[in-house]
Amino acid sequence: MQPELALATREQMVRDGYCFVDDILTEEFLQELREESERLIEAHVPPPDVRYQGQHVVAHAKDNEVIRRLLEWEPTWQALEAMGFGDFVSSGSIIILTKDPGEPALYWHQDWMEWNDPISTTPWPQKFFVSYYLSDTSVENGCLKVIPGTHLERIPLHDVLVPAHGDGARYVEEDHPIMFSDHPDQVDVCVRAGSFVLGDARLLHSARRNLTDERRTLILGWHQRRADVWDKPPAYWQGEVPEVIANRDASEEFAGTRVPGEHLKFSK
Ligand SMILES: O=C(O)CCC(=O)C(=O)O
Ligand SMILES: [Fe+2]
Repeated sequence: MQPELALATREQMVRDGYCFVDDILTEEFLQELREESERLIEAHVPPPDVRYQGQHVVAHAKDNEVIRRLLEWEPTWQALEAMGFGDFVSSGSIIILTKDPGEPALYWHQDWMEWNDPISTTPWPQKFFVSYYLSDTSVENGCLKVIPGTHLERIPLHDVLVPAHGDGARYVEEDHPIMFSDHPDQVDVCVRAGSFVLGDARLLHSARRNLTDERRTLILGWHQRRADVWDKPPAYWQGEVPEVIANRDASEEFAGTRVPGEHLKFSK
C-alpha cells in the first residue's frame, strides 16, 4: 500500500470511523473462502432471533485452516501496518454473517461495550471490525450503511436506539421506525469483493435489505489494540490526548455496557 494512500485512509478511519482498502484478497483465496463459508453454514439452522444478521456462525483460527490463513493474511497485515494499525491483534475468530435473498435490513447499532470506561473517548480507534464481503456489495444486496463521525460524537439517534443485538435490537419488529430508519448523514459503503472494510466499534452502522436473488456473505473479524499499548496513544498520534485518558486509572474495572453514557458527547 502506497504511503500516501495509507495515510489518507487512516485519516478517514480516525475522522469518520470507517474506511476500506481494495484488492486485499486474491480471486483464488476469495473462492476458497466462499466455499469454506458455505461449508461452515451448511448444517447451521439460524435461530429466529438473529434474522437481522442472517446466519451468524463463529469459526476459530485454531480449528480451521482456511480461517487461520485469513486471519494471518499478509496483505491485510501489511495494509494495517502501513496505516499505523500495526499494534492491533485479532481476536482469533471470525463471524460469518449472511443476508439471503429477501432478508431484512440490519438495524442501526454500534458494537462498543465499554462505555463506562473513559477509554471510550480516544480520538483514535481502539477496536475495529475487519470485514470481508465475499461478493461486491451494493444498495440492492445489503451493503453496510454508516453515519460518519458517530464513533466520537453523539447524535440524537444514539438516545432513541434499542441497544444492539442480544441486548434488545434482535427482538424489534421489522418495521421499527427508528431502528431501520434512513438518516440524512448516512453513507452506503459499497465495496468490491476482495476488499476489507474497517469499522470503529463505536460507529453507528447498519446494513441494507437484500433485494437480489443471491446470498450476500460477510466474514467479520474483531481486532483491538494490544493489551500493553491499550491505554497509550498510538505512535502516529500527534493530536491532544483527552484528559480523561491521560488521568485514567488502569487498575479500575468498569462494568461493560452497550449504552453510551457520559463519555459520548454532542459536538461542541
Ligand atoms: O451485515 C453487515 O454488513 C454488518 C454486520 C454487523 O455490523 C454486525 O453483525 O454487528
Ligand atoms: Fe455491527
